[in-house]
Amino acid sequence: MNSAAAQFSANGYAVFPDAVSTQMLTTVRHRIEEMVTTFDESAVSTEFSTGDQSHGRDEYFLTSGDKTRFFFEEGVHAEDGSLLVDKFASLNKIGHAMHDLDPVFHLFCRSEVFRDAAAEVGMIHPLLLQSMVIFKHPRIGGEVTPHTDHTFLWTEPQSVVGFWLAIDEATVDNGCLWALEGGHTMPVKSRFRRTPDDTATSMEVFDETPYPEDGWVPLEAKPGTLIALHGSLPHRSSPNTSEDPRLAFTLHCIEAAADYPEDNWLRRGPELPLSGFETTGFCGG
Ligand SMILES: O=C(O)CCC(=O)C(=O)O
Repeated sequence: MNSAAAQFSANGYAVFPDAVSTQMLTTVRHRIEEMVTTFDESAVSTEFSTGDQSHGRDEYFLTSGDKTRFFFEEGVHAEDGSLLVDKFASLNKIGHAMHDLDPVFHLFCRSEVFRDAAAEVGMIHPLLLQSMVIFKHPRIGGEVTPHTDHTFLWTEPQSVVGFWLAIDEATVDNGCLWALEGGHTMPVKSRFRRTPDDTATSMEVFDETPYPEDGWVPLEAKPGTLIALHGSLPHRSSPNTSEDPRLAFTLHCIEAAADYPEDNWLRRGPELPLSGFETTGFCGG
């Protein structure tokens, strides 16, 4: 077993330092800046926070699985819907299909960086399901509460792996990831799914006991570090109370052989089927 596989199996995560070159990080960072520059913020007023699941009822969120959409931090809008802070500082994330729709992310997500990491942690035939740019701006970026990715991207059997990339350095001060080491061996506590009428979402709770307070480890990461997270691994991040930015990118993959139930919140239209790392040619999105 390679060391990443051993780490992943024992701890529920594997760290790949220097996985992405400085040049590649610069390309990705520039593309993100371009996307934000051309985004018309007045057209969208949805706020997004994983601390408040009411966003799940929002049509904008529920139909974003096969689109590139922009989500704001909480509290950045005035009552009339105008932004209280600069557009560049107001965003929480971009999601959820840049890996298929954007030429730069299409290529980046199919590079050997993600393909090799997926193979190293034992994925057999990964499909690229969800991509997100996560901003966590200085003084504004909010908390991500403890959760597992299996809760939000359910397959039977569980197969999701999250690949989290530090674009800026992530530290305890600016809100790095924290993982409950070895917690991937515990049964997941909840499942987030669409309601039968498809207009909203609900959190089905299997186990109300809180996660243990001990055993959480900070996953501080230099720019270019990639961290693979097992789908059943509880993880979280704190608000960014520092002056330092903490830009990150995530790609979530599932196994082609696993069942992906229809009531997952993330849904794709027939014109954008899921594909794997082998689909290298960008066809327009
Ligand atoms: O970047 C973060 O702060 C949290 C990311 C996360 O929890 C996820 O991608 O599942």
